[in-house]
Amino acid sequence: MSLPAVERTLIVVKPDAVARGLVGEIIGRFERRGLKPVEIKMQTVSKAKATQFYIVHKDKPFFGDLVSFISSGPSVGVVLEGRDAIALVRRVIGSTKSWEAAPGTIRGDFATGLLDNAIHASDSKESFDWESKTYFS
Ligand SMILES: Nc1nc2c(ncn2[C@@H]2O[C@H](COP(=O)(O)OP(=O)(O)O)[C@@H](O)[C@H]2O)c(=O)[nH]1
Ligand SMILES: [Mg+2]
Repeated sequence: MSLPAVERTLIVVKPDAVARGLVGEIIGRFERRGLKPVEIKMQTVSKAKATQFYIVHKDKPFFGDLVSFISSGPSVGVVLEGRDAIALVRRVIGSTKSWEAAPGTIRGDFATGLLDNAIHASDSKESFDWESKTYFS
């Protein structure tokens, strides 16, 4: 069988995980899994940038909370490169809801709530293109 293509994806270590000192632990998990960081940026995103970043969720009832949370403190965005990176990273991060995330996944080990679930990751090539352009602008 042929190997899956090399792709790029974006992860963002959310403010809850940065505040708890988990940046190295979380990025390290991807490195140990063979994914290579190719760009990295730490920032407190503005509400305007957060609104653009999460635009896909604009009609959700929790949109305002999402924008407030991601802009509440420093976060760290990392572009990761590797084979099948988009799907692989989603498996490594685990389920959205902290209480459903399997132990051994990043959220299963570190998420404490629904907004404070430690990490964001792009879920498609299209979302990677939009989210990386926005986060690194
Ligand atoms: N307050 C609230 N936040 C939510 C809800 N669903 C998702 N979120 C948050 O919104 C983020 C984006 O949602 P989604 O794209 O569906 O999940 P993800 O791709 O796994 O991060 C999640 O990581 C959660 O922090 C909800 O029903 N209520
Ligand atoms: Mg998502």
